[in-house]
Formats: sequence, C-alpha cells, structure tokens
Amino acid sequence: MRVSALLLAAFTASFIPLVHSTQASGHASNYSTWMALSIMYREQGVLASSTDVSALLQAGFTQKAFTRLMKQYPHANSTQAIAQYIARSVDSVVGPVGNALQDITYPMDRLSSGNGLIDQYVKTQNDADLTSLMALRESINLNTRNANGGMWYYVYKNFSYLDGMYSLAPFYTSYTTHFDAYNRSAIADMMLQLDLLWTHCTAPNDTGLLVHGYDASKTAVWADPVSGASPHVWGRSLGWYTMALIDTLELLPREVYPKEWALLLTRFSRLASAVSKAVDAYSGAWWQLLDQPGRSGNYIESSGSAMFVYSLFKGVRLGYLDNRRSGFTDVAARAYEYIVDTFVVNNGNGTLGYNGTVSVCSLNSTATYEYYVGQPINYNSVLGSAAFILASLEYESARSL
Ligand SMILES: *[C@@H]1O[C@H](CO)[C@@H](O)[C@H](O)[C@H]1NC(C)=O
Ligand SMILES: *[C@@H]1O[C@H](CO)[C@@H](O)[C@H](O)[C@H]1NC(C)=O
Ligand SMILES: *[C@@H]1O[C@H](CO)[C@@H](O)[C@H](O)[C@H]1NC(C)=O
Ligand SMILES: *[C@@H]1O[C@H](CO)[C@@H](O)[C@H](O)[C@H]1NC(C)=O
Ligand SMILES: *[C@@H]1O[C@H](CO)[C@@H](O)[C@H](O)[C@H]1NC(C)=O
Ligand SMILES: *[C@@H]1O[C@H](CO)[C@@H](O)[C@H](O)[C@H]1NC(C)=O
Ligand SMILES: *[C@@H]1O[C@H](CO)[C@@H](O)[C@H](O)[C@H]1NC(C)=O
Ligand SMILES: CC(=O)N[C@H]1CO[C@H](CO)[C@@H](O)[C@@H]1O
Repeated sequence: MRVSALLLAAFTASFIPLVHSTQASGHASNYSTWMALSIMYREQGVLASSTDVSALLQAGFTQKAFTRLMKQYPHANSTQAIAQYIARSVDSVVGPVGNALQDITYPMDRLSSGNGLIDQYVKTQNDADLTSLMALRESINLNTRNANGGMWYYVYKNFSYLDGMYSLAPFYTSYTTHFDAYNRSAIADMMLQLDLLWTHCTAPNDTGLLVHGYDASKTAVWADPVSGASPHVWGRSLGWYTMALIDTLELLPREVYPKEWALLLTRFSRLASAVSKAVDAYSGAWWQLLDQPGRSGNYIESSGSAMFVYSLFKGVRLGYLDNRRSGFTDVAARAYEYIVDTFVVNNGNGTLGYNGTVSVCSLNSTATYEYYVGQPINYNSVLGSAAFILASLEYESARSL
C-alpha cells in the first residue's frame, strides 16, 4: 500500500528541514544522511504489499545501510526519522517471510532482512518478529542443495551465486550467536557455503577474482566443464560476496571460532588485493564486468563500485587490511570521489538521485558478455543507493580521522 498523499505531504514537510539541518551543521554526514533521506522520500526499501516479495533484497539492504548510519551518527537530527523508517521496513517483511515453507520459494535474498529482524526483536521482544526470524532460519535447513551441500540460489537447478552470500552469511552468523550459540554445525555450514563458491568460482588468468556463480551439475550452456563456473566476473555479485566476508568477519566471534575467522580473513585480504588491482586506472572505479576492462559496451557500474569502496575502507578501519603496503584507502577514496561526481545527481529540491546501477543479471541466461552489458541500467535503484550510503559512511569515517 502506498502511503497516502496526506502522509507524504507531512513527511516531505519534515524532510526538507532535515536535509537543511544536515547541510547547515557542516557535518561530515553530508552524503550518507542525504542519500538516506532521499530514499525515504522515494518510499524505497519498504515492501509495497505483502506480495511484493521481489523487493525483499531492497528492504533488507536498506535496513542494513540505515542501521549502520544510525550507529555512526546517533545524535543527528535525522536519527529518529531513520529509526522509524527502519522499523517500517522491518515491519513490512514480517508477514511475507513468516512461513519457512513459503520462504524457500523465494531466492536467497529473502534472508537479507534477517539482521534487521534480530535487532528489532532484541529491542521489542515482539512475537511476530521472532516467528519470522525463526522461519527464515528454518528456511536455511529446507533450502535445496547440490551434491556437495551447496545451497541453490533459487529455483535454477544446482546453480549457486555469489550474490546470495550477503543475505545468508551475516544472518546465519548473527542468528547463531544470538539464539543458538552452541551450534557449531551452523557456523560450519555457513563457512561451507562461502567455501564452495570460493573454490568453484575462481576466475581464469590468476586474477584472484571470482566469477558470478557455478552449476554443480555442469549442464548449463555457460558452465565450465571442470568447475561448473560461469564465464564472467560480474561487479555487483563480487561486491555482495566481498561485503559478506567483511560483515561476517565483524560478526563472527574470533575467540570462539579462531580457525574459521582466520580463513575468512585470508580470503577477504586476497579478494581486497584482487579487487584493488582490477580497478580501472582511468576512472578509478570498477567495470560492470571486471574481467573485460575497456571492451566495447562495458561500462563503470555504480552499485558494484560502491560495494568495493565500502569493503576496502571497512577492512582498513577494522584493522584487517594492511593499508601501508597496499594503499587500499587511496583506491577507495578515488573511486568514491568518481562515484560522487558521476552517479550522484542533485535534484536541486533537497533530494539526491543515484544513477548507473545495472538491473538484475541472472545465470538463467546465456551469461555471455553481450548479456551482461546489455541489461538495463536503472536510475535510483536502491541496490546502488544503499551501497552508496555504506560507501559514504566509510569515506566520512576515514575523513574524520
Ligand atoms: C540540528 O539542526 C539544527 C538546526 O538546523 C542545527 O543547528 C544543528 O547543528 C543540527 N544538529 C546536528 C547534530 O546535526
Ligand atoms: C555537502 O555536499 C555538497 C555537494 O558536494 C557541498 O556543496 C556542500 O558544501 C556539502 N556540505 C557540507 C556541510 O559538507
Ligand atoms: C544447528 O545447525 C544445523 C545446520 O544449520 C541445523 O541443521 C540444526 O538444526 C541446528 N540445530 C539446532 C538445535 O538448531
Ligand atoms: C584470460 O586471458 C585470455 C588471454 O589473454 C583472454 O583472452 C581472456 O579474455 C582472459 N579471460 C578473462 C576472464 O580474463
Ligand atoms: C525533486 O526532484 C525529483 C527529480 O526531479 C522529483 O522526482 C521529486 O519529486 C522532487 N521532490 C520534491 C520534494 O520536489
Ligand atoms: C543517468 O545516466 C545516463 C547515462 O550516462 C544519462 O543518459 C542520464 O541522463 C542520467 N540520468 C540522470 C538523471 O542524470
Ligand atoms: C528462466 O529462463 C527461461 C528462458 O528464458 C524462462 O522461460 C524462465 O521463465 C526463466 N525462469 C525464471 C524462474 O525466471
Ligand atoms: C551435480 C549435483 O550437485 N547435482 C545435484 C542437483 O541438485 C539435486 C537436488 O538437491 C541433487 O540431488 C543433485 O545431486
């Protein structure tokens, strides 16, 4: 249900002063808060109806970005409005994900609201929140798997995608530490999912990058006959996977799971180096297909680029990456500034737009070069603008040091 015109008018009236106060305070929170308020103005990241399940990833991603925003700026004028919006987004998914058998008919993206549900339940002890987050957890056990235990991303037979890991790994980890602390097999399974993708999706030519996904049965038209891997390194899917590693490192208790934690760190560091090396030297940001730099039709894509900026900065901030040797923050800052100059649109009326985000790329396709570069490019996709909020928060945090 769309918010009524009256409510929207009231919201707009309260929104513009929030933008002005963010800017007037000369605050470093400029773009992160401003983009969040713009997403709120557009009513994005909230399910429009109980059947709007294609928006589950947008909702979960918005919740994660907004939660992080509140953590970084707990005393901003906009904090209360942002908290209310997170609650609205979480409430909008509670019904739709409340049944595990229903949940397994959705892609793995369904799990992206899991962390928001946990946070809300810890605060409110609301039964409906608990029911839904337990249904999501149960749906992991019910998810169809390939012969090695790798979860299918969706209904496509034996296909696993990097994309699913951002929704799965941080939720699986946080659920286990909150509600099921002695269940080491849950953490082992979470690690297995990340591991199977890591070992099957190795990109050719020793770049250290990972391709979009693999088909365990190796029957897809695009599948590598040995590994089952798909042919190309798609920026946003690698962005999801990289963010999954860094966010899981932050959530997994290092003292309880030292070996698992160390393995995640090794892989995150390798990926951070590979991603830094794959940056486009001219723009400073990342291609839609990282393995085909400069090829005709390929372009710099705004969601994947923002995800890499976030991951590199965050890895350095948490002390997981050696910045002195590799200059990760220089790479990330340059990319961020390019993103601001190229993709952020000032509408001149208090709102910001975000351009250059590719729509869905699926492996239920030919997965050819032409397919990936031919997918439509969206304006104001939350998959780009929420990634931009996360990138901005890290940039702002690095700048304030
Ligand atoms: C809140 O808004 C007021 C009025 O615009 C401004 O003076 C103040 O600096 C803002 N506070 C913060 C924390 O942004
Ligand atoms: C916010 O960003 C805009 C656009 O870059 C800039 O003109 C303005 O000075 C910034 N405001 C603050 C307070 O940093
Ligand atoms: C522990 O996790 C495993 C793997 O997800 C799961 O199969 C099992 O049901 C969990 N045990 C409990 C008691 O929840
Ligand atoms: C790997 O290298 C070959 C030969 O240089 C090149 O044709 C191919 O496009 C590269 N593949 C990837 C995925 O980078
Ligand atoms: C601001 O401009 C954008 C783009 O033109 C438009 O979609 C939006 O409705 C406008 N918002 C306000 C508050 O005027
Ligand atoms: C978004 O980017 C496309 C391609 O560069 C451009 O044609 C379009 O005008 C941009 N949209 C806005 C609102 O800036
Ligand atoms: C997979 O692709 C086929 C062929 O384009 C299409 O008919 C089918 O609807 C797709 N499946 C899903 C679930 O999108
Ligand atoms: C090769 C492979 O992993 N095939 C699996 C595809 O998924 C079905 C359903 O789980 C399994 O039974 C197959 O082993």
